[in-house]
Amino acid sequence: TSIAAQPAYSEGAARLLQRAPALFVNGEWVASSHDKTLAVVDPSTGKEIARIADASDADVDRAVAAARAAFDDGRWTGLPPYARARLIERLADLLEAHNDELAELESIDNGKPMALSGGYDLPRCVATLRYMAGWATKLAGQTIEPAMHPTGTFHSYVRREPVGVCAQIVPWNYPLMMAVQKIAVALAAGCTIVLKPAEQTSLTALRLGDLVAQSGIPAGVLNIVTGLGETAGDRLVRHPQVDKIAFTGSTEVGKIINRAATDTLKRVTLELGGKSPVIVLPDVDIASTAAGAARSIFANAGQVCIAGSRLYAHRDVFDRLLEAVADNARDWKVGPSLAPDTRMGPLVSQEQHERVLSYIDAGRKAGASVLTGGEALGGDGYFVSPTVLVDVKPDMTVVKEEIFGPVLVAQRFDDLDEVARAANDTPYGLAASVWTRDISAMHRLTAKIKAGMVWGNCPSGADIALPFGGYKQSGFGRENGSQGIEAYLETKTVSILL
Ligand code: TXE
Repeated sequence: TSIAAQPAYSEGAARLLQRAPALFVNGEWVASSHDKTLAVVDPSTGKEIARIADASDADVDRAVAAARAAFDDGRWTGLPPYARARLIERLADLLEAHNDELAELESIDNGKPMALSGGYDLPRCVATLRYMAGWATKLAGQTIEPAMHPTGTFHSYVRREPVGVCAQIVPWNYPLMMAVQKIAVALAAGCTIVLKPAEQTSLTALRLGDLVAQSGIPAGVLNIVTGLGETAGDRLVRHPQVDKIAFTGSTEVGKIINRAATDTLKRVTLELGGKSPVIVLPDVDIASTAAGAARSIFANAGQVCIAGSRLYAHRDVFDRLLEAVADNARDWKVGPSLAPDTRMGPLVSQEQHERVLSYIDAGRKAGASVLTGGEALGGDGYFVSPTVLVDVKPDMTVVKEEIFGPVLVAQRFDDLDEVARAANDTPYGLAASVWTRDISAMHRLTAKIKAGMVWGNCPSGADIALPFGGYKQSGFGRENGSQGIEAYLETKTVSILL
């Protein structure tokens, strides 16, 4: 199948791509201490389009020092919470005003269709900032009467204080959205930040630096370093002046980070991989359920931590449902990120392209049948067709491992206990969806599933006000909502003898 050519970039985007590699430290763009740079590749074309700085240890140290000074001198923490909220809202306004520009940059860099970057990622960034800005004025402690002394002996209370300097390391699948989801909550809590975007997709995070400077958020509160995970990321994780690590990425790297952070006992929150089940009971409407199941795995080309990558359909509906899912898959228009009719773009990188294709190949060799898709699509971009695999067994790698591509594996089941066991037979526990109008079955299943998020009759109910995170090896801690703010606060107990 041929893939259309990537449309020309806008003049504004082309100009941004020409900028010299730089890091955002203490409110200014600074050059790296060494000349190392990294290529930025458009995954729709496979071509290099820009270069970014590959931060050295000295660069990371400088950014941490800026964040440390900004935290310690109280230029952020010491502001009236309302003033902090207003500045976060101003950043939201700036992102909103730059919606189209940032969406184009994101699509060029990551490969996701403009409809997704402009219609979902960016509005969600804006909403996240506004929602979290509201928390800045609503952080509160508690007064508690001690239990072991006569009433009135002590005045005891609990203060909540910002945890300090946060290193926030984000992945490439929702580059700006993941960055904003992390910075918004830290800013609201009164923390200062060093943000490290993924090396594959740093362009929107860099543009965010310009907007932060314009917003009036004080210099040094948010610093941005681009670079590799094993070098810049690792330096951040081990840095003694960093108080907290927030990471979204692979389970493998999450374990490395957790180990590395142990030496200094940093606070750590981890949002890691998933292999989320989509469970379909026999009473569903086939067409809408098939469309939902397809969206759950093909949106963002399957590069989604909560992607519904394992489909379990009741034996009575399996054949009809799978036929409908495969039909739906064939309707997903695959194309370059900037083409207006593209529904699924390329994968983010050549590495990811090879990884996903090798999983499909391994599935085939192990005896899985390709119901639809299963191939690389033409051109120099990193395209893969929406793929559905059937005749799979629980011990196949395509069933067990996170593929992070548009690949669905489908299996049959007969009863609820059996499907709950199968759904939980994974080291991951991020999300699940259950599709049925049978309310008892719905609640019985949601109680049995070991996952941080369970959605009923929709591919995802993720919302900025609701806790987001996983069980088991999908990580720990929760983002968003009040639990998200908790993760950025220390607890101080004060007891005064009266
Ligand atoms: O992720 P990494 P990769 C999964 C998905 C994908 C696989 C590999 O299955 O196929 O991971 O992707 C930084 N210390 N997810 O290799 O390496 C890195 O620079 C500190 C799921 O690209 O985890 C980047 O900023 N930082 C996931 C970030 O970690 C380090 C999203 C993520 O990269 C580091 C992405 C180190 N030692 C991939 N090594 C999700 N849960 O949504 C790397 N990094």
